[in-house]
Amino acid sequence: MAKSLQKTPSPVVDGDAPALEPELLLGFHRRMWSIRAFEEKAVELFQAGELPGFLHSQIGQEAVCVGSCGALRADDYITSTHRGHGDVIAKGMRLDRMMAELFARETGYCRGKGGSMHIFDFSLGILGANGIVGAGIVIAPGAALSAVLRGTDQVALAFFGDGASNEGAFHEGLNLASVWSLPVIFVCHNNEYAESTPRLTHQHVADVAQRAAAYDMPGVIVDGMDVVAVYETITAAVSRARAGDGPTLVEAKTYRFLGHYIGDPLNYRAAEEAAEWRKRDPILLFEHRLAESGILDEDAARAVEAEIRQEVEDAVVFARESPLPSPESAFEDVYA
Ligand SMILES: Cc1ncc(C[n+]2csc(CCOP(=O)(O)OP(=O)(O)O)c2C)c(N)n1
Ligand SMILES: [Mg+2]
Repeated sequence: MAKSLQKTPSPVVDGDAPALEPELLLGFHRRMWSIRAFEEKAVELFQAGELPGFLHSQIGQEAVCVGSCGALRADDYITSTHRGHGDVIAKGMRLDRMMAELFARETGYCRGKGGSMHIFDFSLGILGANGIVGAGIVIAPGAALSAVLRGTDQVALAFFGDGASNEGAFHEGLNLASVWSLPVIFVCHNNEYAESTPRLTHQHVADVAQRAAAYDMPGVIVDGMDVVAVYETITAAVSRARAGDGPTLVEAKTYRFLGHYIGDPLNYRAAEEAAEWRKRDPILLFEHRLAESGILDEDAARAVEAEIRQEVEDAVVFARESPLPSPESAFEDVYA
């Protein structure tokens, strides 16, 4: 049986647990705004026809990205998904090179060859967003194994969706990590949909976290709209992994505010449902809490937002002015 299937209480700033440093909390606030502002601009540009390919937005899921990566060290690893802009920004990517990648420019993180769904930077421990659903779930245990063999105490965190938890890769990844007690944190962005399919019609378990029982690891549920709760849950899982006690499955309950992709007619879910979730917008909830704790008032929050929106505007200028990759470069960065 799983060692625990516990609900993480929704803490903290004003709860019983020791308060986190204001500097850390302000960093979370800024990072969540970086993701929100970047994503909103990307949607606008995509709708104007400026970005090639597909676009999947992580708006609504920022607390999972930021709370999780906030608990990692710079040299730890993450893997992400087709919906991964927020995950990789939270791990440290710059907005200008991200934007350039979406514009398919030479200055992008993958020289414009990865695009929205395939951004990576090994120097930041980002082993790749991935258009293959579930792929990152098996890459993370591989990275964790390499850390063990090299004798470091790095950990690997795999982000994936509720839909991905039905894939074979999910079961193989959790099984291997469990058998070899690898330092992995499996983080499910449970946004309640896989494309147009509601979760309880694509899986029978009430909670994704129940699946941890099959692999004898803790399965923890956390409020994915609460950045502090996510941070504390992942911090505990990271400590466990670094200590050599093995992997943890964390299910963060969240919601994608927009469609599966930009252009999705969204004819499979009620507008009222989305409106209910929007009342628990992770950024608004956190700003409310920061204001109550006297850490950040409304004016200061709007100043942060404005500063970041300007940074996004500058990123767009940088991307537009950057060159396209040369046709010859199609033959570079490939294995022959
Ligand atoms: C192996 C594989 N199967 C199917 C698809 C098509 N596909 C793209 S996204 C998606 C749904 C994924 O749902 P979930 O894991 O919940 O992630 P979310 O889109 O909600 O972030 C599917 C089936 C794919 N890209 N790769
Ligand atoms: Mg999903």
